[in-house]
Amino acid sequence: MTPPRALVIVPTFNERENLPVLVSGLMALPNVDLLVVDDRSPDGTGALADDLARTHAGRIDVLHRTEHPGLGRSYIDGIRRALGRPVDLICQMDCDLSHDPRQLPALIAASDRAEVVIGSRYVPGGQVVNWPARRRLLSRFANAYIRAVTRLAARDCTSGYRCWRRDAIAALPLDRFGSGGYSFLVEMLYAASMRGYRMAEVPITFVERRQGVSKLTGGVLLESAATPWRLVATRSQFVKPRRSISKD
Ligand SMILES: Nc1nc2c(ncn2[C@@H]2O[C@H](COP(=O)(O)OP(=O)(O)OP(=O)(O)O)[C@@H](O)[C@H]2O)c(=O)[nH]1
Ligand SMILES: [Mg+2]
Repeated sequence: MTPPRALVIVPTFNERENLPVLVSGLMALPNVDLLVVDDRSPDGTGALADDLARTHAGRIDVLHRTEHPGLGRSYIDGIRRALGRPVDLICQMDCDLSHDPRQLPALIAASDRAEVVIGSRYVPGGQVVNWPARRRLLSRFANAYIRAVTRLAARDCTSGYRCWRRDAIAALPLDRFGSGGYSFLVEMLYAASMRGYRMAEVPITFVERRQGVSKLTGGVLLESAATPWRLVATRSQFVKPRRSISKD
């Protein structure tokens, strides 16, 4: 059997120090391509991505966004672009080196038993390195809160390290998604669960970023607090459309 071909979507905003390191980790993996989605990073990440794409011709694609910046919109544009490529799996990763490319093959392997595979900090074997107690607590609380409100079964609903089967991600109603920022990740999982997708969680070691700055702000946290309630209140829009029953 031929191994699956994966395309990893990586949204970037000011990740100049981190991108080359991530690229060399990903390019060391066979059957893995990269799509960088840059939001006009003032530090020149977009131009650097173009250079790296020339070095690794045919394996790296760069999408330069010019309108309405944001993580959610970047993912939507990235997923649409990725679906135009002949790949079996579409993955998501952060650029800040929190996600180790060496763990990607484990996510890819698990996609034979689930439509969506989550690189998870909160299953046995998973861990977080270099996070202060406050940050740990916030993430734990966020996950408990999301699970309680939405009834999602995954232990790590906010992880940005994921691997989707192509058909599964293609069927998500992205144009109806309401999250602009980080909540987009939760919305994706909610939509997946409403469609009855199987989810698998593979343990990862998550390492806090060393270079560049986090984009997690007060506004982001506010959106994150409201999102689970919005998802539940509007759940009917995520349900798979029924086949129309013919009357004759
Ligand atoms: N295209 C795009 N990428 C973004 C945007 N905001 C964040 N990113 C990228 O999304 C990924 C995750 O962002 P981080 O700032 O690391 O957020 P986080 O991992 O939730 O927070 P930390 O744990 O504090 O690092 C990184 O690759 C960022 O460069 C944005 O508005 N547009
Ligand atoms: Mg990060």
